[in-house]
Amino acid sequence: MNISILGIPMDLGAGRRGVDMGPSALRNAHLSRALRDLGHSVTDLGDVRVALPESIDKHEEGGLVFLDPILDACRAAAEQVAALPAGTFPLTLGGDHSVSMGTVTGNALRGNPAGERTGLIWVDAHTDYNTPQSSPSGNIHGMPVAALTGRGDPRLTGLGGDWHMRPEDIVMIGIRSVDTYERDLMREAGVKAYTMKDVDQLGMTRIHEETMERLGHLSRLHVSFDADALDPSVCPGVGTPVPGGLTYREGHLLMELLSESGRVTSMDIVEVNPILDTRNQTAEVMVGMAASLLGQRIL
Ligand code: 6HN
Ligand code: MN
Ligand code: MN
Ligand code: MN
Repeated sequence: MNISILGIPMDLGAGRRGVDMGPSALRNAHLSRALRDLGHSVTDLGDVRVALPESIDKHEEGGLVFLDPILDACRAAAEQVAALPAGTFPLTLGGDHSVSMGTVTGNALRGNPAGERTGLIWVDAHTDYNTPQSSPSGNIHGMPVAALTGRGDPRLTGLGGDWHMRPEDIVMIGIRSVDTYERDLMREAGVKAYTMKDVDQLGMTRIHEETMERLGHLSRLHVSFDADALDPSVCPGVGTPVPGGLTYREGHLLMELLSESGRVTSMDIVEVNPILDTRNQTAEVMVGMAASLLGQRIL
């Protein structure tokens, strides 16, 4: 497979600094080499240009922190991803999770004259389904899924023009932190979410099977993997850690099963924060997750 790596070194959407170094940390953890060793042809396109918080005002507009520079970076990421040739697997590196507004939009619109729908598998501790009204923080990384489905500020929901994700084309896995008003929005939209309780009770194999069935009508699937989905003991380098997360094996098993399905067409790795990490452990774990999704086998 031809894999194109694109970094979006942005931390403007998060409350803590440092996830802008995520792409470097992942490259330092030998991401390209790990994928080449699996027989893939890998091109690293470098990074999208992102404004530095030091060089701009921390302006807040209508409950949205750093809206304009986030929109610029998301637009640039969407354009670059959408321009990749058909058959390429885009592997996009955050950055905070607001980058996925751009990457998911770019992947959904890429080489798609017939307007085929794209499914979204959101692996995260959080549902990222806030709007400016529901958000307790104003941080845009808590809003990307709501924006992709057309909920929230029109400048965020308008990234793909008239295009929006359908709530029924989304499955979330690993959820254990949802804000009060965000919960109401999730219920109203009807987005399917497997919480950690579901992971404990059903197990990852069953969750994978149900996910494949639920998204069975879709020919393209995007996986957006937030490092904080994994337990903080596995991935300590994240800005919004929540105890009780996915184990190392649950993460790998999900990636291995998705790989076997042969249906995933693009992936994000986001929210890796080297400042808060221990000797780049989180980036190394996430490189392993990408390798499992892209065909690594134990035997
Ligand atoms: N992430 N729900 C919280 C908020 O501020 O909206 C946390 C969001 C975390 C976002 O980890 O991608
Ligand atoms: Mn997230
Ligand atoms: Mn998260
Ligand atoms: Mn819109």
